[in-house]
Amino acid sequence: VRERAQGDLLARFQEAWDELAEIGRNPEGGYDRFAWTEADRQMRAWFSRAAAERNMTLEQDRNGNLWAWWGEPGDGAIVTGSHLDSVPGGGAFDGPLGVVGSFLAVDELRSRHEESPPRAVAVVDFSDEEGARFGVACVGSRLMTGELDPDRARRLVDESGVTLAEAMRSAGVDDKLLGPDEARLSAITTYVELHIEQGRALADFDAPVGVATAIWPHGRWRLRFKGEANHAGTARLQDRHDPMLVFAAVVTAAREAAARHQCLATVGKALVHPNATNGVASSLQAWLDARAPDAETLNSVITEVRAAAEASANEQGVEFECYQESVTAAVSFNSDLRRRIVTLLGGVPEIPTGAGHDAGILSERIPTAMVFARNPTGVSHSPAERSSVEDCLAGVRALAVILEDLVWG
Ligand code: HGY
Ligand code: MN
Ligand code: MN
Repeated sequence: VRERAQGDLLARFQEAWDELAEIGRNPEGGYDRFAWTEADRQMRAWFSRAAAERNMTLEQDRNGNLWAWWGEPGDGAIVTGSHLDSVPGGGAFDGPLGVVGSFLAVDELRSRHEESPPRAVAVVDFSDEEGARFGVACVGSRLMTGELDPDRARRLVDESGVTLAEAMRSAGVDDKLLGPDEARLSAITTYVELHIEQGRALADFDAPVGVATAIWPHGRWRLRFKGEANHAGTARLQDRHDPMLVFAAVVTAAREAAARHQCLATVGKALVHPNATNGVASSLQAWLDARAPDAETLNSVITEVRAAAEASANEQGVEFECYQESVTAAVSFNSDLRRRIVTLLGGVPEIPTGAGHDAGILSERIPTAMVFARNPTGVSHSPAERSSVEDCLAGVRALAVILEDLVWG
């Protein structure tokens, strides 16, 4: 282990990156690593191997999150990690950088400290962070804190009608055990997550790493539009009940409301039924993702989009329904911990983000911090997402400095 730890950090980063490179990669070069699929299984198997190579104790908790322990698990643990699942067509870094980086940071510490740490250090892979398959993000951490009701979680369904309970069972997780994990939570002193930056603030600061201040409140709404299937060549315009028109009104209304309120609203996913070229659609489902600096603004945006949708639905004779799938309140990361980290790292930039993270979910219960690695493209949830190897390693070194201070400081 020590030999491995003392090997070249760059070489070991590249080795890990190469091991993950082909898993869930689609023909466009993006990653499809949805929770409890074959790609996810391979990512989790990689995690198990990474733990075994380091003689770290592997554990799968009651909610399917994976833990690799250095030192005796017990009260006061310092935890670091991220997630290994992805959005459809995601980039290589969102999630994996934090998990790979955590293992490498542990290697750094082991190369400096012969003895076991005075308090346990764990690397965690939170399951189903993106919610790409079942709709709700951060399932593993939300179940752990009790923020997601286990009965509701079990009943979530994917596009093929498979429930989350079935998917987890087929991956070897006993869904009957899902639920709050107070003992585990109360044994954690601090959680720190390394993540690729998902905007381009650090590029503007000319800084390789930064620290998160806050996460905007955000949520997901499922929209249903029910019209009437009809012949594209014969149905007169005035006789149609076309859900696509209402959908189009919603997409535009979301963009306009976001611009009015200086926040973000996106319709990035839609399922059209029956999806015929020469037919008026009978129904449609779409998802609205909205994020704002405060809860009041977020509510205003949703209210305005709903009003526009209802007006258009009325005009077209289409049924419209809006269902809130998840809302995450504003997160303000622990300010003492943040100040401690900024000082340790010699005064790095502090930046807010609109992206959700397991660190945000945990911050309700334990002191939590995030370190971002610069992403000069500013693009994320896309194959174009990128961080240079130097900046990834700057992130790993920063994480090692933080963990060392938290464990030995
Ligand atoms: O922000 C998100 O969409 C997710 O939680 N990563
Ligand atoms: Mn993401
Ligand atoms: Mn992420």
